[in-house]
Amino acid sequence: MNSSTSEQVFSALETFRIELPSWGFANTGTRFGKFIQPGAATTTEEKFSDAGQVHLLTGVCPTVALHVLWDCPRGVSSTDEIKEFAGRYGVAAGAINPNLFQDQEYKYGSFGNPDESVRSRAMQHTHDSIEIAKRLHSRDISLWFADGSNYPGTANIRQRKQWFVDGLKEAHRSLSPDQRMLVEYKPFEPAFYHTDIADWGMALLLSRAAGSRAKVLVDTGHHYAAQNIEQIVAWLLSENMLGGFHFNDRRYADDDLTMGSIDPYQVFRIFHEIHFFECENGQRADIAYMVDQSHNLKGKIEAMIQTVTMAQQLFAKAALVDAEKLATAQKKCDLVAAESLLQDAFATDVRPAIQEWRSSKGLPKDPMEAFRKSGYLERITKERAAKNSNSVTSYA
Ligand code: RM4
Ligand code: MN
Ligand code: MN
Repeated sequence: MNSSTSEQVFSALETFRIELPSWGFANTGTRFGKFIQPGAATTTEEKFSDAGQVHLLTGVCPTVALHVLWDCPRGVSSTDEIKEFAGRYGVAAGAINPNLFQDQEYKYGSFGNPDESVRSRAMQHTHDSIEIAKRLHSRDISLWFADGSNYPGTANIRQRKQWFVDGLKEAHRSLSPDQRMLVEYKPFEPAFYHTDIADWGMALLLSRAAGSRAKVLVDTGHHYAAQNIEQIVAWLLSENMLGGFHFNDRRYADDDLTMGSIDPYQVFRIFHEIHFFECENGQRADIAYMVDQSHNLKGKIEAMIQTVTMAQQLFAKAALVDAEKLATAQKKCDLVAAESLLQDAFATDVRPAIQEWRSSKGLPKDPMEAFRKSGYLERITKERAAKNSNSVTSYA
């Protein structure tokens, strides 16, 4: 690897930070059941502790996304203890995710529920979540809605769209000037006929209607198979409407597998569109890179370290594409030259340069090995095993 390649890798890593999801450290499963891990986090404090380990070893995960219902059981009054955990474990609260899908009231939706009292309850929870974010100095409120319907004719799609516009506008009004609202889309699950925010176009229209600080959140698992996600990313960038990502990989649906485990070239192509945009515009895009994964078979902390390592590799590889050469090849319609620039960058082994970068920061060269040697997993397994053995695992 020549020195300019490692310089490019170094400068790419310098700016790259990725946020971990608190729920990725707890025992989660599929809808058929859970396989309990004795060391999984059972409290918000334990989630902070585990996220803190990943940050300690990788140095690039300074924030953890929170899900209000799961992490702030006492709502706004949970924020004091969360600040304490943040201080104790060295990771700050990141995006705040309201939970508008778990309570029984939301059987027929939240913002799109035909019952006005349920819609206002959902609005109240959103306001509370924004207040939680303010107290924790979190910039982003991340909104994902399970709203939709299972059978044709059972929901007034246009009416629900209007309720979403109204609800998002109202939520936007209570943001502070430095806060943002991220609107996530998903075409299926748990609703299987229609979802109210099914794709990036709907999320874009709703965000535009909501206000200037609403942006689109792209969860890589929330697309139909074979959809060109990097094109969506390029379009959102060109419209200044890309707010952030929920990264995960998938083979079939919203599988929430480890980032890059199935199709690393897909993630590379997404990062390439971002680097290309930044090179052409001479400025960095304001994007929240977040992970949204639940590992039910892999060790939770190990899976997160693996994710972060892969994210760094793919981000660094994408930074190796020479934007000027690419622009020239594109102009000349030299297809092979253009495509080769991407392929060569993707094929470059950036791992030695990443290790050097870690050493230069006083971080372990191999975070996974450092974790395995640290004894942390053995300790938490002892401490948490009894609590986890009481978990409910059955589907029915
Ligand atoms: C959804 C979506 C949301 C996440 C929930 C738990 O599929 O990806 O972002 O908060 O799962
Ligand atoms: Mn998501
Ligand atoms: Mn999802």
